[in-house]
This record gives sequence, C-alpha cells and structure tokens, in this order.
Amino acid sequence: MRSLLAVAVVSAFAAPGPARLLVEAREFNLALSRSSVAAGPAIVQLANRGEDPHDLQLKRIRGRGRGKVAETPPGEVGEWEGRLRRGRYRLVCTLDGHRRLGMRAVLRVR
Ligand SMILES: [Cu+2]
Repeated sequence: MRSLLAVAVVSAFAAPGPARLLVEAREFNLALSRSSVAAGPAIVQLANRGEDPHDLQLKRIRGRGRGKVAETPPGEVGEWEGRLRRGRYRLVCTLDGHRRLGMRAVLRVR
C-alpha cells in the first residue's frame, strides 16, 4: 500500500504540464523568468509592473508560430495559452515606440 502511494505521487510530479514563462514589463524593457522553455503546450503571462499599458507579441523568428497577450493595464497580468515550436521567438511590446525603446527579448524553445 505504501509503495503504491509513492508510485502515484511520483507519476503525478512527472506528468508534463505546460511550459510556463513569466514576462515582466516595465518602461521600457521585458524581463523573462527564463531564457528557454520546452517546446509544446505553454502558458505565457505578462505582468505589467510599469505605469503604462503594455502588450506582448511572440513571433517565431523562422517559420510559423506566434502568440499574443492582449494589452494589459499597469498592475495586471495578462495571459496567452498555446503551443510553442522549437526555435527562437522574438518577444516585443507592439505599443507605439515601445519595441524601439527596449521592450524586446528573445526566447529559445528547445
Ligand atoms: Cu509597451
């Protein structure tokens, strides 16, 4: 009985959930909680720690693959749930001028 329970607990932890990424937005940069994530299902959260609204576009540098967190007010958290393909994604805030001012980053998907 005891060993059965142990097996159940181990397999629950081993079950692959979606990859998670937290992106913190400020004027004017994006800080990623990690530089790479596993390919497959993913949850990307945009935490707006700044004073202006921000959004987040994810676009695979080569080939298809994109995602978008809608414009998120200061102090709030927006979310995108989807699939990430192997490769590199460019992350940017698409609000006027924000990318140029520094709100861009690259995420590696392995
Ligand atoms: Cu922005």
